[in-house]
Amino acid sequence: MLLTETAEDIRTMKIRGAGRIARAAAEALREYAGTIEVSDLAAFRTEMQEAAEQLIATRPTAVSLPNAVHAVMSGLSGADSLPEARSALRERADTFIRSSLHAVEEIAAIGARHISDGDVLMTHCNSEAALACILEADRQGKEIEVYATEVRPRNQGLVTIRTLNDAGIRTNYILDSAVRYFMNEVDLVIVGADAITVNGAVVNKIGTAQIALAAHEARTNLIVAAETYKFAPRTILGELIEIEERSGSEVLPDTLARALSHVRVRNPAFDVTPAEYVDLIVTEKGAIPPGLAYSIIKEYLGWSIGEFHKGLV
Ligand code: RUB
Repeated sequence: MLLTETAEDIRTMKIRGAGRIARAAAEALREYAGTIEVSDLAAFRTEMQEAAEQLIATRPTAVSLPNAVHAVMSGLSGADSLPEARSALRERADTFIRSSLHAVEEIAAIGARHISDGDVLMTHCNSEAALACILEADRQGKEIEVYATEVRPRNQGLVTIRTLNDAGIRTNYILDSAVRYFMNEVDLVIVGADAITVNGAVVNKIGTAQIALAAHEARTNLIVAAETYKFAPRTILGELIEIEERSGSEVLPDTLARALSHVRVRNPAFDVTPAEYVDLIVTEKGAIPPGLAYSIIKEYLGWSIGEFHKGLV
């Protein structure tokens, strides 16, 4: 079944990257809504709720996942019959997937404006949104060069350099620890996001905060390319983003680790970059300073402090 398969693929990172995870979850809910055999609307609601929870539990950090699930599941609220509920969910899923893909195109167009002819860029991990900006700048004929990190331990940098290479963009593949060494040659750092908090802090692949610190010290601008559904509504209430910590075996083979009884391998998958190290967040609705994160959550995700306090969300 697509639902179980998708949940497993997200958990094991066969499907990865916040945008792709969100679309895959919407697609799985769409298929599930159309195929589960239930006798009435109440049973359908229960089954769909369980499916939603199963998907959300796969990876805790990318807020795009619960936001996508929420966008699809909101179709249930106005439905009075089982066929109505099935079609409402399918429609919401289609709308979400379409708008997610469209958002990446819009971000590419807006982000490319911030990339100048002759720029040397640096990116980290493999972000569809960040790469879309770089590819669009190249498509517009701007001469650019990119530094792309390796991204230990899962080596997402390999995916990034393949894409850049296929586009014929001059690319330097570097160790994560070589970021400061090259930072003075870089004009602009561009990364994606798994979550953005109400105060504009950016949660992204482990190492992003260190890169931001190096960029800040070298007076190199850092921009974040992120769809509006990467903003985390619940941070309005002071809720923190959970940072996923993955198995130590991704970092050190178990056989080696077992021989070192006093050593504990730590493997957080993400970190938090404070808003003061972020110059601009490029969303599909426009580029904003991180301080305006609340207005994105309120205007485009439709969640505000008032609603929380009325218990509506
Ligand atoms: C991926 C990662 C990406 C963001 C944004 O981490 O940190 O920068 O998800 O990606 P992982 P996108 O590989 O652990 O999922 O712009 O594609 O949504």
